[in-house]
Amino acid sequence: MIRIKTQVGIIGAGPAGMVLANWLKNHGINAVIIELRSREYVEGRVRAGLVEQNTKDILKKLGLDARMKKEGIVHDGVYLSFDEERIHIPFGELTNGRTITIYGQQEITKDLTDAWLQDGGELHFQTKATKIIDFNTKSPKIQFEKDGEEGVLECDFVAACDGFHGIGRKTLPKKSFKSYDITYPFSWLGVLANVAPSTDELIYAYHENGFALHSLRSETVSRLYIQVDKDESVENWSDDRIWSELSVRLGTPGWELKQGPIFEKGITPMRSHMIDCLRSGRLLLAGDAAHIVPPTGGKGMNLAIADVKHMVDAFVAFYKNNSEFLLDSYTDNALHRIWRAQDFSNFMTKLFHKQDAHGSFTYRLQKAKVDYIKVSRAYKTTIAENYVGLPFESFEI
Ligand code: FAS
Ligand code: PHB
Repeated sequence: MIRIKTQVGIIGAGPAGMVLANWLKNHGINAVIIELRSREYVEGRVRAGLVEQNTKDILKKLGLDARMKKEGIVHDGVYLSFDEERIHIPFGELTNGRTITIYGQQEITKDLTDAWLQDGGELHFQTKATKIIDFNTKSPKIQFEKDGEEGVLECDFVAACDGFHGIGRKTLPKKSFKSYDITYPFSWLGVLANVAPSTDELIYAYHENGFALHSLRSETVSRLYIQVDKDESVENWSDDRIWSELSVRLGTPGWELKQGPIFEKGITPMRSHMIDCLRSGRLLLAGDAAHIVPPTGGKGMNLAIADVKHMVDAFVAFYKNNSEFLLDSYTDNALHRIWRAQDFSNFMTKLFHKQDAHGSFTYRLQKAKVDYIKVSRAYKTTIAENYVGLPFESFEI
């Protein structure tokens, strides 16, 4: 039996777990991370690409933004396209200088893991947390398996940063939370292609064929998404069909989509999910363990890191001031931003995805919103401030 002891036991080496570990280290609070997968697997997962202003500020505060500053691409706006007509939403002008940066989630995870390990941090890859016990005592434990051997991680707190399929949410007492779910009747087919982006900023497009998003990863790699049927199979989408649909859906007069070799294809289901309690005793949840948002708002990873900010505040108050106040208010503090992100992600999803026949009442309501965005600085500002992320200080209700 492997025995490990620390202050905060973290399950999961994704964005939530790695930001938490590095942030606690900055405050002299010890942590150990247990990660189911190999490092290669975790860093090979192609997921988010949009980094909000708050996340940039946190990585800067932790001194972990060097490569993102060098390789990330700062965007001061976004294009909203509807029936092949584009509107530009300028971020800085409407949000007093806040912007987003395009930098792959796997790059952030790499930077955080490098920093953690180079500083001698303890991180057990290919180690499966099997059970969380005694979380309603002052000595919770994480039982785990590594290379066929059983182990136990004894700690003061368990931080379940173990994503939608982890054990954290499943460990919470069933009666301690309410669950909320929307399953959208469509998915995203995402591709990575070795071709220079055909746009300087992201394009979210409604088209009668369906939604499309033009994002990017660098000056030579484009990241693009297409709305497909909920249970669509990637085998039904040849490269030619993907490029043809992207050209049509993202199109606007005088614009052409550059094409190139696609080297990654994947389908992501679209859903909104959350629970309204992120703590039970000495067990706290952060990130996808507690919520899933449709990626249309670019919020998933950023929201995970926002939860971690509230969790770090709570642990620092406990260890430095012997106060449990922020532990007791952790759920409420995190939920304000989670509901805001759920609402914005649902708004962007319903505005840009085809949900009914072109020309239907649903379509006319979508068009009415876009026609109003075109003429309203207030509406453009609402979209801009949600997209770049509301500042923590201005949003603690
Ligand atoms: P993660 O899921 O990233 O990390 C959880 C970690 O816990 C994993 O490494 C897992 O292996 C580990 N784990 C699970 N169970 C365990 C156990 N029992 N023991 C030990 N470890 C365990 N968000 C966006 O903003 N934009 C996007 O475009 C976008 N695209 C996405 C595409 C896909 C296919 C998916 C699945 C998600 C996407 N997301 C996107 C959302 C995604 O970025 C998440 O919000 C983000 O990874 C959340 O980070 P974590 O909460 O750290 O969870
Ligand atoms: C991405 O670049 O992967 C991305 C960007 C914005 C989104 C979703 C995904 O809303």
